[in-house]
Amino acid sequence: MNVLVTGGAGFIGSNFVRLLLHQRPDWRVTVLDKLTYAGNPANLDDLKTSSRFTFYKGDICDGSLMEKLIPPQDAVVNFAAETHVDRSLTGADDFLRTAVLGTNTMLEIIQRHPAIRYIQISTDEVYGSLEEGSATEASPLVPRNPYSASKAGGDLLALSYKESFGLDVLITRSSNNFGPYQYPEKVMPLFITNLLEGKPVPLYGDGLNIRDWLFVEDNCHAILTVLEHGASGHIYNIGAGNEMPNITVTKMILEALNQPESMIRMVEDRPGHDRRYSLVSDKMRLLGWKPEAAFRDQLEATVAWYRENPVWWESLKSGAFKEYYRKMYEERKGYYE
Ligand code: NAD
Ligand code: TDX
Repeated sequence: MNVLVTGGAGFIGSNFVRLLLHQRPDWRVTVLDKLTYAGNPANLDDLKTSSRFTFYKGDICDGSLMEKLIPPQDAVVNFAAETHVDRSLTGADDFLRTAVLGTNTMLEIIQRHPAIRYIQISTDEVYGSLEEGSATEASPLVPRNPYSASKAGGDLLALSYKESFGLDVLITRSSNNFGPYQYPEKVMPLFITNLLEGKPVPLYGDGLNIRDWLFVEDNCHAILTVLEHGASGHIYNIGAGNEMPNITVTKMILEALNQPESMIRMVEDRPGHDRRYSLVSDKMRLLGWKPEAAFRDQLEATVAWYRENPVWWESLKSGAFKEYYRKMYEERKGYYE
């Protein structure tokens, strides 16, 4: 198999590439990544020496580059996206460009090479905020922030190529991932690394918003299962059933790092903050997938990884990140150090 992984220098993409190279010894993996602020070649450092791995820096919206990279592939797995909800609230052009136009650029090429399988990596956020119940793959799409609206746009476009041209398109929609190599703007790596730096952790609103936590390696196994065994045109929800309020996760992180609850700052809420995401993942489980370990063990392994890899995250939290942190947090109501 030849697989193109777009966005493969990001958090989930790099974990997926590592899984493919380790578990499929005869597969060749090409990564195409724009290396935005969130894309990091260091995420792939341990894989560079593999003769089955090739890296290209570039944009999925660049039709002539994609025209060279896509045709020799058996499959394309598209992780490329702008991914942080808070950033989408201050400007969403890049979100839309990559999620919608980038997806279209690739599908127009695949239209001329219809044997290629295309997996669109999407999110539970497209179902919107659920006060009760859980979303199935047939639930309506009710995205409520520019990030999730951009992702829903990409999903609908991808499905339209299945309907219009019979392309082999599949979609995965996972819940919140956590684990090694996650850019420290997302809540878990932000809180863990803040505490390692002796800084407080800024919890939005009342801390009762609910997310369903999925270890990144479990998501990657699920995506590989969909790539190999998923039915064409189908959508697969991927959730581990670890729904909990943010305050509970925060307290577990504090406990894992032996830190007091006085490190929590209850700060002004995210505008339009989705209250709860929740997935029915029965379809994924029917393909034989399940999470491999308990949430607490996976959280402790994640905390240990950030503790053991300060060189990886300290550089990411310097430079432009400091300005981002100042604007996003230090000026936020309720924050103090
Ligand atoms: P990330 O921000 O860590 O990585 C995104 C990667 O895409 C980066 O390496 C970036 O450089 C690259 N990229 C951005 N625009 C590009 C472009 N135009 N061309 C090529 N590369 C580009 O994000 P992540 O958390 O790894 O998320 C990966 C995918 O999974 C995204 O599509 C996201 O919507 C989806 N997802 C993430 C989560 C989560 O909890 N992190 C949950 C569900 C779905
Ligand atoms: O500083 C913070 N304080 C806080 O309380 C941050 C960054 C977040 N939060 C809250 C907001 C959410 O309820 O924690 C929860 C998780 O926040 P994020 O890590 O920003 O993730 P979320 O907004 O839930 O979106 C994530 O999951 C779905 C990913 O960023 C998306 O890419 C994915 O599609």
